[in-house]
Amino acid sequence: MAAYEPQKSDKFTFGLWTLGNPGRDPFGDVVRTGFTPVEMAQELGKLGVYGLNFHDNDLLPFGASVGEHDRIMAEFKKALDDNGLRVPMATTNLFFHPVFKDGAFTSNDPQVRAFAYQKVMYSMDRGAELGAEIYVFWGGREGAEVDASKDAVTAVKRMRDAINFFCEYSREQGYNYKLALEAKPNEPRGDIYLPTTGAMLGFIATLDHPEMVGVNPEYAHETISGLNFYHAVAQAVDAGKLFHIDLNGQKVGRFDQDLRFGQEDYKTNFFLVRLLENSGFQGMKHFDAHPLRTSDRDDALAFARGCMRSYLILREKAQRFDADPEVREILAQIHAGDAELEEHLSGYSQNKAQALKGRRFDPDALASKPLPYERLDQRLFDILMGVA
Ligand code: GCO
Ligand code: MN
Ligand code: MN
Repeated sequence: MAAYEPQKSDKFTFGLWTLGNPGRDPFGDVVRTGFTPVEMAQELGKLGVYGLNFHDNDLLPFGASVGEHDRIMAEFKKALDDNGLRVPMATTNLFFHPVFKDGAFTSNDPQVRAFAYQKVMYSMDRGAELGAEIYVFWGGREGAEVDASKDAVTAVKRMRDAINFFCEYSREQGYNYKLALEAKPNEPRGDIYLPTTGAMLGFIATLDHPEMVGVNPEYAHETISGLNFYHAVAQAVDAGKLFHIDLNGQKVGRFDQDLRFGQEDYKTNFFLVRLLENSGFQGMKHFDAHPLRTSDRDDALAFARGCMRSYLILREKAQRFDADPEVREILAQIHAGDAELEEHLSGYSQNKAQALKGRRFDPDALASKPLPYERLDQRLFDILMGVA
């Protein structure tokens, strides 16, 4: 097997909107022809990609007839089969059409909310037809610039009503969906409700079927606000809620860049990949990014190959780090345990409390234990840079 060549077992997926992106931005027009869904299946099938994900309208034009949708579905299914691809995840576009300019589930207008529900149900039906098992909710326009216009408590209640509704719908239809909530702090709204993965985890606990709902954290979304994505994902892993993940690149404090995975912050990406690999994450590694605006179609394919290659290189670096004798020696030193004390620290009992209260500690001795973090972090740098 050639080095860093993606395999189906890696479960790499791309959204239809990634290579479909023609490079338009708020300041400038289209710069290349985006890949059609069928072209994406043909090109990415050759590269070892596992599957393609879609928003309803990436595939099925808004407002087209059901007959037209059926024809497109059949054509897309054939392209998937011919190229050995699946559709593991589906989602709804609740942000593009002007009807959603002030939100979908959190709109003040019940007609807009009802239309959004209808659109989601139709899209869930289409996703299920293609075998999708994860349904993502990203509240792109569920936010505000003018807080006087919407009550923020009501907004969260409306989000809850919506997610509860779709859990029941999925159950009633006998679909196999797990719902994955994707947080983002801003863009396209000034402020988006439930802005972080942590906020989503808190929200999930308030739902009627929390067991059906998890998160879809995105590297760029936590990074925009300067948060540590590795920590956010770790909390989701601990909660058993990491259902899906959106991988890309982003600089802190910039606009929503959606860069190639690995393009920025190698170190955070290293810890992220190491976490995904070592925690036994079984879900899809989904690239939610797009080629640079300077890319032509050839370079767009280099972007797709690059996302996967970077992941596989970081995976190898993680193995190397975990096996490195110097790293192991330092970690053994700083993690040296105390089995008896650990026992006392987890699970309360009156006896443990008494024992801890009566124990003598030597804080000065504890404070003088060496913590060779400079050596450890330099070793990581050497490994990442390929000189170790
Ligand atoms: C973004 C989001 C979206 C969602 C997608 C799937 O910043 O635009 O990341 O790409 O992931 O809508 O729900
Ligand atoms: Mn995003
Ligand atoms: Mn995303």
